[in-house]
Amino acid sequence: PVTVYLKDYQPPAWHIEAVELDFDLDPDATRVRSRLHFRRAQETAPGTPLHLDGEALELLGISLDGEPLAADRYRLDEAGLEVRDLPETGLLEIETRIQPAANTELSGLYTSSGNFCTQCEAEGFRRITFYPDRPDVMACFTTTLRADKSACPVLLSNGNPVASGELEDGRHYVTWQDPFPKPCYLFALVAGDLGWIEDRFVTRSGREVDLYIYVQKHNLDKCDHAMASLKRAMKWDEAVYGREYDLDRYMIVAVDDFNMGAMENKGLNIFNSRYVLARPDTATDSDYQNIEGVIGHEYFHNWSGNRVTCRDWFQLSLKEGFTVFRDQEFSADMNSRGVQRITDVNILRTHQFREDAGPMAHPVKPDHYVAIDNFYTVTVYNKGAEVVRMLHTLLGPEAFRRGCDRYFERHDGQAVTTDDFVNALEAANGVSLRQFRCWYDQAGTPELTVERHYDPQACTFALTLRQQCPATPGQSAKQPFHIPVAMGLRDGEGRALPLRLYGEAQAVGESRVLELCQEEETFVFQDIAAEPVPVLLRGFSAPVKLNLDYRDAELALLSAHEDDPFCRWEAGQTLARRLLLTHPPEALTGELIQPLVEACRHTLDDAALDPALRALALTLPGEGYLAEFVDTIEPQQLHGAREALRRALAQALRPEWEACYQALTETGPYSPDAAAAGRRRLRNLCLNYLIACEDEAAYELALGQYRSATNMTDSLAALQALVNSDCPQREAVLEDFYSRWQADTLVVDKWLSLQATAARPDTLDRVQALTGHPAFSLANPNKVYSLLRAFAQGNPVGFHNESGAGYRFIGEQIRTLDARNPQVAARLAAAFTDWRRYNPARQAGMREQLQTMRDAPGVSRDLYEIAERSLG
Ligand code: DPP
Ligand code: ZN
Repeated sequence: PVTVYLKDYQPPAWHIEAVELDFDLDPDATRVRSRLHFRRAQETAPGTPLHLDGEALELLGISLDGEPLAADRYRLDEAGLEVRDLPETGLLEIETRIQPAANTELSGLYTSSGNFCTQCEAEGFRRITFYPDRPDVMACFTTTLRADKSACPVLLSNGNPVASGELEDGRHYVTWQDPFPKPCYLFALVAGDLGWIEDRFVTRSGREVDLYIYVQKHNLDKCDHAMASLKRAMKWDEAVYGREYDLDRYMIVAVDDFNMGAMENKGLNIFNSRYVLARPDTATDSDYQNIEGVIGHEYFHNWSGNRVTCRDWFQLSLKEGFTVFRDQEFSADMNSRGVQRITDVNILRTHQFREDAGPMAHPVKPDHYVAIDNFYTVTVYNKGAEVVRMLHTLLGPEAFRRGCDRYFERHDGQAVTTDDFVNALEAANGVSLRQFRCWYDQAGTPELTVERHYDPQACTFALTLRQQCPATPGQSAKQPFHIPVAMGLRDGEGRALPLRLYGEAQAVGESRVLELCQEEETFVFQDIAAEPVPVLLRGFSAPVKLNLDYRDAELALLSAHEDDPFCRWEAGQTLARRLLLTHPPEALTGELIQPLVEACRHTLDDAALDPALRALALTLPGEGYLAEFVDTIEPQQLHGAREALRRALAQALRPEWEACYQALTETGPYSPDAAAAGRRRLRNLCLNYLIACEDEAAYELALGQYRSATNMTDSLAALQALVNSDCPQREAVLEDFYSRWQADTLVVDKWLSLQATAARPDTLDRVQALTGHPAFSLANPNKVYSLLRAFAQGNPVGFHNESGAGYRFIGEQIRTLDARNPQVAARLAAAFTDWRRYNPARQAGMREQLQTMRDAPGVSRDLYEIAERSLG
């Protein structure tokens, strides 16, 4: 497989000014005619051939300016078509044939539940027709779809419909025109028998936009939340970024078979149905949240991604990092900012820090890849969002907005780089972000070590901050980063202290952002009457690991008094983490855990604190996060310790969990709003502790909740509690759930995940058996994610079973899957990437699977790259 390097980037030699596509849709043989209006770029020497990417296409014909092209004027190979001796401008007409129903990769044009749909990002368009499949070639698209009218009454593409009519043999056609030039990765078409709901949004300047959500007809009663979310997103982008929508219609289509979460095709988003469909009895609170977030994300791409797009795929974070930041802030504004931040930090620290410390570590702007699909990563997305967040923190909201305005204004209609983004922020504000750019180019998670010194005579408090970033593949030495450290100081009673730095005439507030630019810097605060407790990284102001030798009593003080929700939560998590990592499971009782028990009691009773924040504070650190703090990961040990502490807390506070549970019992109708969801979250956490007592009363409580639940959140929480317990009815309840929901594919996904993540000795056998169950299919990415990925990445004890059977099972599934859908196979293979973190026996078992994958005959580029880099 060929490696592509950023340093080899060349601007396109040829431009495509306009393209007309004509599809004769048929599941087994679709004919695609394309008319490419090309023009040689000014800098291109005459005689330079035009390269058109193409993959798995059958070429039926090619002509230039109306004349068939002689065979010696073009050359066809595995990568596409090269056309020679072209005039400076002209019209190339190409006809190809493709087989949508046989497309198991779900990249290009394929069918899902009998309907046609497309996925072109990153390189799927070349599986539809020959074309310069690169984001810096932007053209106006006109698309005509022809199909059987009864099978495909709905025919959609980007932009606006401009013509339609009847054809012979019961067929019909619609022509769509997209007035905005775009790269081909944003092309989309949908054809099928779909139902829809519609609504309308009036933009700030008074333009009327028709909104549509298309789904399979049996799902029409599950679209309202997505539509409401879309309208909120449109309004938010106007209010916060001044960005309006630009076409007369905005369409969303939900399909069941989709590799990613969703896709921002211009005017015609295509979504994995799990991010559209919700009804109180089928979707959980977190489904509702995720739908709002992803609907927002794809909508925000209309500006950050579509109007201004990426020059090349190394710049992916230009649109993804920025757009994730935008969707996180949208969700924070719509719900609880503190809960949102803690949730986002948790994802980052559990998954991205891990990626950054392993063999797949890469900068936010990677510099090489084999398969670009492998770089839709937590680093490009979530760390990329943190990088934009730091720019927001350093500049402040007004200056950040000015910079974004400048960026959109300068680059509207262009394909640009992350550097162009930073340049615009600099230019709009007259600042230099030279050193800040390291965040885009250097991989690895910096460690921030803090030393403190209090001088009682001088009444000064000195904080010395030192940064260090570990080596990552291909990058041994790193330049210091520009790190914003939002901070404050508290006195022994937990009160915030005014902050006057050495040399300042007076204090500047009680919270401020220190900028660490050197390897080491000392900040001295004055007028400090007694030794204070420092609070660092408020709001998690930088994606770094913090080393600060807090005393337990200081953490307890912060967990009770700190205002910043993240730092308050973090203090409690650190206390719990220390217990979990420094004592054997059997010691986690009595005196030792008494301070934690008291802290939990206090949190549980703190009626002033948002229930969702209480639930977060009362949740013990996850096994995946704890693993970041040990040299050799022993999954059973981490799990055992966490379970032991959970049981101890459960027993120590049994009456309190029960009282809180009862107090939060609600009757009224379901609403997914943040307050109601927060109450359910806390109540279900109480249930989770109660069931850890493994007594009859707790089982009865869970069974009662399962039977009487009126929404999926409560129903699933009860089921999950039971499945992870020794309750004798657990199997019966699982069966009941399946028989009730077997017709709803998204609910069945939850049923699969619950079983795959259950901490039971027989989980592997069960997962293996479920691969043969009618509910499972390797053809559907959601099923693979719900069963196989949930097991491999969400059940460390099961997957890393001493016998190696988990490795062999998942390895085999990956190899089978690779022949059908390489993107999904490669994602599943990420479960093996961290093999060096385990003991020698596990290392050997994981490495063996990676080697077998890499050396398999016919291995895909995607899987090869993950296996090879992991072993590398
Ligand atoms: N569809 C993916 C996303 O929106 C890739 N653009 O993040
Ligand atoms: Zn995106």
